[in-house]
Formats: sequence, structure tokens, C-alpha cells
Amino acid sequence: MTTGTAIRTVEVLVTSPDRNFVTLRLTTEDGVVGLGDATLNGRELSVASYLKDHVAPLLVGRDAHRIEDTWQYLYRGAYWRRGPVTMAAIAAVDVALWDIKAKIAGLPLYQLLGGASRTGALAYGHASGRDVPELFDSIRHHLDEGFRAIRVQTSVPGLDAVYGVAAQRTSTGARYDYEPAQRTVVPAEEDWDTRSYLRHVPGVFEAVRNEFGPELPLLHDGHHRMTPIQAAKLGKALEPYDLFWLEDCTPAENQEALRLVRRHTTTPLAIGEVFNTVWDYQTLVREQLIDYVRSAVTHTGGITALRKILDFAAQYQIKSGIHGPTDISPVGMAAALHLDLAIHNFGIQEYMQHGARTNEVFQQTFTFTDGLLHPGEQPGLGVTYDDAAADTYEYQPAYLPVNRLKDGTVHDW
Ligand code: EZ4
Ligand code: CO
Repeated sequence: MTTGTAIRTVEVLVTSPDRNFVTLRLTTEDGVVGLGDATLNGRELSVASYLKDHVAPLLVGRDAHRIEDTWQYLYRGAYWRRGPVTMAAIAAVDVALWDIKAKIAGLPLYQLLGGASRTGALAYGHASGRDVPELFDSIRHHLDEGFRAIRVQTSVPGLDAVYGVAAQRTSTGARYDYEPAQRTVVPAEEDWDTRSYLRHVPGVFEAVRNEFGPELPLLHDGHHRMTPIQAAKLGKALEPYDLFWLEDCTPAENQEALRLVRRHTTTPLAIGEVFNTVWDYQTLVREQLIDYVRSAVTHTGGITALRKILDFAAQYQIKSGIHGPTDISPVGMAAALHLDLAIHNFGIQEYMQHGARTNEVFQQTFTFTDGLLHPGEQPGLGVTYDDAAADTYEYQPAYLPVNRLKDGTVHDW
């Protein structure tokens, strides 16, 4: 090892521009800086502590070039494997090391992953509405912004506040917008009734297809709320509307549940935003029970680990659909875009768009043209962190909502 590539400093940066973000910053003896995203929505400080208290001391003096070895050292070395906190922490280290390696090479990161396999990554945006006219406006707005694929979420008659619907009033009285985490000291509560939802959703998709035609790729997120037989029923009911995918139709901790769903519907299935290792996908991929892998780079152990999951999936014609909500920081998004560009089995990239304050903290080089995202040509990830801007936004507790059925029973949110 040349001493110049040894890690000199390890900083864990917490900021809260439009929402909370945890960022890892590694600097080598030569002064090369690498960034990694460690944001775990609603549990941010646990990852910050994991990194500060248990990982930072192990990194100082290590050769920044040894990405695979460092990954294995942190994963196997912890003894306590997997879990969202551990894997987000490892992801942050991994992405920061890739950023450093690419900067030393003088290349945009995607070049180190095999180079570009396409001109850009097809992105989908989040359209939603409390009723059909509002939903149509939202779809038109996204099409005007350049989106060429659209996720569709709507309110459900009889329910007050439902995941994914902007402009609805939440239980705290705040506007929901596109950010589900709310800055409250305890989680807000939403309500749920699966039968009402199942009755309502197919008609919404029928209306959208009638208005926007057969070409536009449409997606929908079930957000883990259905049982396998309910999910099968919805998948079947949505077949006439030719969805690009139905996401998280069941909680999927029980991977075998997807066998039942698969048996009943040809609607393509996407799963995995809450997964954190390849083991969560083992049955789903080997038995071809899904069509898209939803993991984020940030929550799955970084580029090194997600690349391996996607290579495994590729053998079964399963494609990527990397998670890209606002709680993935611009650093995590950039990592996703470099992977999107390089891998062969790219499917689609979620793109929710960060707010102005976030973009001020994280200066970025990505572009969004004709519906395609591109990470840019700057060496590394193409993201720099503005300390002065970040320091003006202090951490604020924020939680994702909790869901309850009408009788008060806690349900998957
Ligand atoms: O609810 O990222 O597909 N996207 C999603 C997201 C998740 C949030 C949770 O932190 O399901 O909006
Ligand atoms: Co989702």
C-alpha cells in the first residue's frame, strides 16, 4: 500500500435540510474524499452511532483501495450479520471507497463497474391524487417534467390518509407531500382497510389507461399490506391495465408466500426495498417469483453487495428497480445511477426528486433528460457535500407513520 491511499479521517455527518440524512465522509492521506449514504429513515441516529462508535476506529489507516476486503471485514468481522443498521453502515463505507477509487482513477464510477451499457437510466416518478382528476393532473405534471414511466397511488374512499398520496392531510394536520416521514416525536398514524383498497384500485387504473393510453408504463406500490391471496387477487384484477410492476404486494419476509401470488397472476412483481442481503432474495430469485429487485444501494451493503444480488438475479432474467425515494440521499442516488448505467439487467430507476435545500447541501452532477437519468462524467460519484449549508440544518426526530385497521389493530404501513 502506498501510504497516500490510507484512510486518514472518518467523519459521520448528520444534517436535516428537507429531511434527515446521515453521510459518511472518508478522506485519504492524499486528501481524496469519498462519500457514502447511511440514511435509514426513522432510525437515522442508530446508523450514525454504529459508524462513529464501531466502524470509524477500524477504518483509520486501512488502504482505501481494498473495497472487497473491507466489506468482508465489516460483514464477517461484526459476527452479528445482516440487519438494516449494520448493512446501511457497511453500504456507506463501501460507496465511499468506490467514490475514492474512481476519483483516484480519474473516472466516473460507472467506468469501474464495466462502463456504460445504455445512454441513461429510465426513471419513474410518483404521481398521486386524492381523486381521479387530481391524479390525472399529477400524471400530466410528471409527463411535463419529462417522466416516461409513472407510479400511480390514490386515496381510498373511507380512509383518511394512505401511503403515497401527496396533498392529503395527515393525522398531524401537515400536508403529506412526497415525504412520508414526518418531523414528530412519535409516529403519526394512518388507517387501513384492505377490502376497500382492493375494490377501489382496479377502477383507478382503468381510468388512467382510458385517459393516457396503452403505451405509458404504469407502476403501483402495495407497500406490504396484503396477504398472499389478496395480492393474487389484485394482481389478477390489474392484468387488463398491463402494469410495469406491482411492488411489495406482501411483506415477503416469508419468501414462499410469493409462490401463491405467482400462481395466480401475470402482473410483474417487484420486491425488496426493506431487504438488506442476498439471502432475502434467495427463494424469490431461484424460483423466479419476482421480476424486479427493489433494493437500494444504501440499505443492502453498498455497490459491492447490490452488484452481486443483481448478477444473481440476472441469471433468472430478473431486472433491477433500484429504490430511489427521498430518504435515499443524493449520494445513495448517485451510487444507484452508476450501477444502473453499468449493469446489463437494468429495469427501471425510481426517482422522487429531492428538494432545493437538499440539493444545496449535496451538489450533484446527474442529469435528467428525455426521461433518462445519467450520473454525469465527473470522477467518482459526482457528489460533493457542502458543510456550510449542511450545518444550518440540525437533526430533527422524524418517523414514518404507523398503520392501524379500523378496530385499532396495528397493520403493515
Ligand atoms: O415508503 O422510502 O417505493 N417506495 C417506497 C418509499 C418508502 C420509503 C420508506 O422510507 O415505498 O416511499
Ligand atoms: Co415501495
